[in-house]
Amino acid sequence: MSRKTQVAIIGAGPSGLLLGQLLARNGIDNIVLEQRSAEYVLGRIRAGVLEQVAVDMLEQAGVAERMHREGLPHDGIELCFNDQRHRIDLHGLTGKRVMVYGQTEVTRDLMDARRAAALPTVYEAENVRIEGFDTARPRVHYEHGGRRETIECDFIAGCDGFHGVCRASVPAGAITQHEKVYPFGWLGLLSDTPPVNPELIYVNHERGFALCSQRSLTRSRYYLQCSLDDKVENWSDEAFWQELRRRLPAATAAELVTGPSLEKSIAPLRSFVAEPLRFGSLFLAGDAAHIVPPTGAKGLNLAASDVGYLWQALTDHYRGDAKGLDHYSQRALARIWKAERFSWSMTMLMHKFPENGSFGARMQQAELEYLFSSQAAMTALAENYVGLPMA
Ligand code: RFL
Ligand code: PHB
Repeated sequence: MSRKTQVAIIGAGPSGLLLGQLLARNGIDNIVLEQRSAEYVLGRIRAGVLEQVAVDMLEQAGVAERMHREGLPHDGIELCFNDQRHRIDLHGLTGKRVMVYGQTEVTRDLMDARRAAALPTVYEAENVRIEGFDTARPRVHYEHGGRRETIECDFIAGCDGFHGVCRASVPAGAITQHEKVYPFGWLGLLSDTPPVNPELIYVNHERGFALCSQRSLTRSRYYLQCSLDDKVENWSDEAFWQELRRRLPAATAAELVTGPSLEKSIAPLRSFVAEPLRFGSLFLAGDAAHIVPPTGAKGLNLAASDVGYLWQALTDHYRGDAKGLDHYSQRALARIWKAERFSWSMTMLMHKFPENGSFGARMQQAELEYLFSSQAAMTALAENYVGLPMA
């Protein structure tokens, strides 16, 4: 069977769902195709921190009500080094704050809004293929419930994450990919325990990085730097809590409330950018286009700003101005590279890199000591953490 739409969106992660919602608000038809089930998508525990730019986009999409009710605005973060905690006063230094509200909740709100507006979404779409994006007739083929289906469209939005089909469909000669893989991963644990501190704590420790994050006043998310060949099965809950306590200052460790894990997973750390982001009528957005290591809390936020630029460009196009589409790639990449730089620098500053030797460790120490002593350096960190403006 063949159906028609204006924009075929591949992927029902936050990028695809947010784009679909925003386009629909401007009267632009779209279909979202997702290879997994909605439950599977909601089961992935990922980001937790939203910049004001992402909050604004969720407001524009009409899905911010629960976030404003249940989300936790944070005015600062802490960095811990040599067992000493140092607060970065995000709000005092920049006038801005961040919102702690889980990606799972953002996705759930977007799914609910999409369902309420009866916008077409196909979950468990198999063998999704895109075709003809360099011609006047782009098409998306897939299988669903044993039937072959085709969507004819004006544009394809590749919102299908790092391992998706869209970027992989671009001829190798037309795309440049920049990548840095870090020699460790993050082991994450989610638990229904009160957070150890009202604000997030990023820890640089001799035994490796740790992060104390949260989802609510009763749900915590903690991370430990781990080796790339580590397995979740090697980490009992008790082993995780014990290792976390060792990486925190004694007074903080004493306040840590532990409990059974709801989820544990290991994520590798990677920096990645594809250029350009437009190939005829195919546009890449979110993790399909770039990956940041999670240290700067930028992945979901960059996905939101990409979608913001793409939404504006597509809206301009349907209102008779094609220039926006020509500028999408350049506008989005300018912001992406700055977030890549910040995520890379936070990662280099806060993790243990034995291969960099004692010189590398001393450089980290000097940089952290400078940071804590300099209002200018703290302001630069805060300005990036709360998110750069969308130019
Ligand atoms: P997603 O969320 O990967 O969604 C892509 C969707 O596309 C589907 N898909 C396909 N659908 C159809 N056909 C195909 N061939 C398909 N191939 C794939 C997938 O099933 C999926 O549903 O990408 P999107 O929407 O671009 O969103 C990006 C964010 O998910 C990601 O950047 C963040 O989670 C990154 N991230 C963080 N970002 C932040 O802004 N703040 C944070 O605090 C933060 N913490 C994190 C993070 C990511 C983490 N991990 C595990 C990667 C913490 C972690 C641990
Ligand atoms: C999270 O809560 O999952 C989280 C928070 C901050 C980060 C990364 C992850 O930098």
